[in-house]
Amino acid sequence: MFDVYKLREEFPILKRKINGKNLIYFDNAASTQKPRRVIEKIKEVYENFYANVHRGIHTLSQEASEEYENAHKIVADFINADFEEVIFTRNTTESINLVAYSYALNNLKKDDEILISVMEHHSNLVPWQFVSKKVGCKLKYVGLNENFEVDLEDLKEKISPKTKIVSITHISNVLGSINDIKEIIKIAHENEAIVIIDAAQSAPHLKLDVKKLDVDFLAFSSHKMLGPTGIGVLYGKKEILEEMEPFIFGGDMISDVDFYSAIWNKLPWKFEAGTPNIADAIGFAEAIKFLEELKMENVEKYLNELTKYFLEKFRELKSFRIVGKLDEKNRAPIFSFVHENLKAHEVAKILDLEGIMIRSGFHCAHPLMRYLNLYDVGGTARASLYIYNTKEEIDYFVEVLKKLENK
Ligand code: 7TS
Repeated sequence: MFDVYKLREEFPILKRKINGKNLIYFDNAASTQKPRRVIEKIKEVYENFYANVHRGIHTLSQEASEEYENAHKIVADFINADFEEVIFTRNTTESINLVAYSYALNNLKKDDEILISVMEHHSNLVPWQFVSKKVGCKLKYVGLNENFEVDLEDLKEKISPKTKIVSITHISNVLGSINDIKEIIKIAHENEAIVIIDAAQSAPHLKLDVKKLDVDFLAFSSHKMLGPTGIGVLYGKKEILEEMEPFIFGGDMISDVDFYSAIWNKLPWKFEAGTPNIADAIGFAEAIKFLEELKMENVEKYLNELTKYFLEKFRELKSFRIVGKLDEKNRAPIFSFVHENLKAHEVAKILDLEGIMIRSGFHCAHPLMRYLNLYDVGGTARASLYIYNTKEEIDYFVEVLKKLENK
């Protein structure tokens, strides 16, 4: 297990004071902070081997291309995928849109069905509304069970031979619940539907193995796992990607062009049009190396420890209620909570004055807020923790909330 205090030394921003207080960063589900190593790596790219990739035979372009391709390899190994199966996008949102445009619009027909859950982030919801309107197919929602997880019984009831796509989040960015995606994938495949897993919150938390999961597509973002912004991943099974049309057209996704036709490049480049985000892709690979040195098993273990501790401490509060599971089993340290009188934004503002950064509102999940009857009250306050957070920070956070009891 790693030493969290030593680990914190790697993150320059954690030394900051906000409003005269030590920074407590509890907004990790929105985006994580970056270790010095990642910041330095990006600087090194621009200072030492920056050039466009896949274009020049000169040394700099060769070096940049090698590092950029190696970044794909590092990501592929991280999730046990093959090199051709890892496409770099801008973020999870773009990855899911790629599948919606290139796969769904070309393969779904009127009367087909798409199945998602009520806990989806807008990024895994609005693209499916778009496809369903465009194609004339039906969008259906699976509800939640009493543990705030995707309800497998409801899934079994709603899935049918008409279902062509099942797209579900692995970990909810609002509730912190970890869904049983292995079972969801199995049920979907028994019904011959393809499965997309939104791993935006799970790739930073758990060891993922796309082969063991047998998932068809998996999407995640670098910035939520210590890497830079502007780089995301779409994993897709080779045989499905081979059959798909490109998403965006232009340089690098081409092998040859005649006046009226073109031949696509091989995977994964067929889906990476235009000059890619070279430096951030290499920075992302550095973040993954960092996580691998810590070991994802340790990351998961430590986050589980923080989850357990947070839930225990939170029980001391009487005016606040957690919206989500109250035990640490199958749960990530993402905690939505509400005060009996104060609005979520008011709680967030008060915490900010104490140096504590949390998010408040609807968390890009308006349908879930409506489902939970939290829309009209302005949503929830949300504290989301990551590997550099400590039990002492949780203590201080609960101490501050105690001042708001009976307000
Ligand atoms: N899916 C889930 C489950 C997410 O939590 C997010 C971002 C996304 C998709 C979109 O990721 P992006 O990198 O494309 O933006 N979630 C949040 C959040 O909870 N607060 O800010 C962003």
